[in-house]
Amino acid sequence: MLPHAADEISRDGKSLILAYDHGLEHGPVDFEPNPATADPERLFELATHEAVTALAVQKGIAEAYYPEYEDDVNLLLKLNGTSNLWMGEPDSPVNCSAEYAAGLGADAVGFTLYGGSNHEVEMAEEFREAQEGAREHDMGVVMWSYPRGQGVKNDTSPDTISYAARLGLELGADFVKVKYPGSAEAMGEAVRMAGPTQVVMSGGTMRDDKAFLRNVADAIDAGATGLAVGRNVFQRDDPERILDALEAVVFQEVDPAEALAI
Ligand code: FBP
Repeated sequence: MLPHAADEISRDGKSLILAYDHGLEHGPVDFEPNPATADPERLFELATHEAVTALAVQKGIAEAYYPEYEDDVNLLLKLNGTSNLWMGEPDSPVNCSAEYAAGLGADAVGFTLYGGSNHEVEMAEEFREAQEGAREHDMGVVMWSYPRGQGVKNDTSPDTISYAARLGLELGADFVKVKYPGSAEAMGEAVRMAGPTQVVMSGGTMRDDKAFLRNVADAIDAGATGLAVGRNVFQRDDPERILDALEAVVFQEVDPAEALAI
C-alpha cells in the first residue's frame, strides 16, 4: 500500500513520469530531434496522455504553464537542477523550496542527489530539507539518484545502481530514479536494496522502439514500478505512439513486440 503522497503520481502501483527538465540539464540541443518540443505546451499536452502519471518540470515552466493544465496533469516539481554549462564537480543548485512547490500545486517534488560527488554532503542536507518539506505538504518525493563525480568509477555498474537505489530508501524518498544497470538481474538487486521505496528506471538517450521497450519490460519484470523518461518519448517523431506502447508495457504488462503492433 503506497503512502497517499506517492499514490498521487501512480496508477495501480505503477508510474510513468514524463521528464522535461532537459532545457536546464542539457540545453536546447535536446529539442533538435523534434523542434516542436522546445515549446513546453507540447509536453503538457503529451502529459495528458493516459499513460503519463506525472510531468516533471522546473519551477519556471510550472509557473508559466501549469495553471492551464492543473486539472489534467499531475505535477512533479524538480527542486534542483544544473546546466550543462557547469564544468565543476557534479552539483545541482536548489532553485525551489517544497513550500513553494506546494503553492504551485505540485503533487510531488523531485530532487537530484549526486552520491560520490565532492558536493554530496551539502546535497544530502538540502535533500533533507526538501523531503521534510514535502512530508509537511503531503507531497511525494522522487530522488534522481545519480552517483557520479570523483568518488564514482562506473556510474551504471550493478553495485553503483544498487547503492543509488538504497540511498533513496535511507534518505526517505518514495521513488528513486536510477539508470538501468545493464541487466534485469542487477535491476532486481537494486529493487531489493530499495525496499518499499519504488524504483523507476531512467530513460536515457534515444534508442529504437524495440530495444527501448524491451529494456522497460525487463526493468518492470525485475520489480521496478515504472519509469521516468524524457528523450525516449519527446525526441521521437510520434511521441504519442510510444506512449501508447508504454501504456501497454508498463500498465498492462503486454509483451513489447505486441505493444508495438497495437
Ligand atoms: P531521459 O529519459 O531523457 O534520460 O531523462 C531523464 C533525466 O533524469 C532527466 O530528468 C534529466 O534531465 C536527465 O535525465 C539528466 O541526465 P544526465 O544528467 O545523465 O545527463
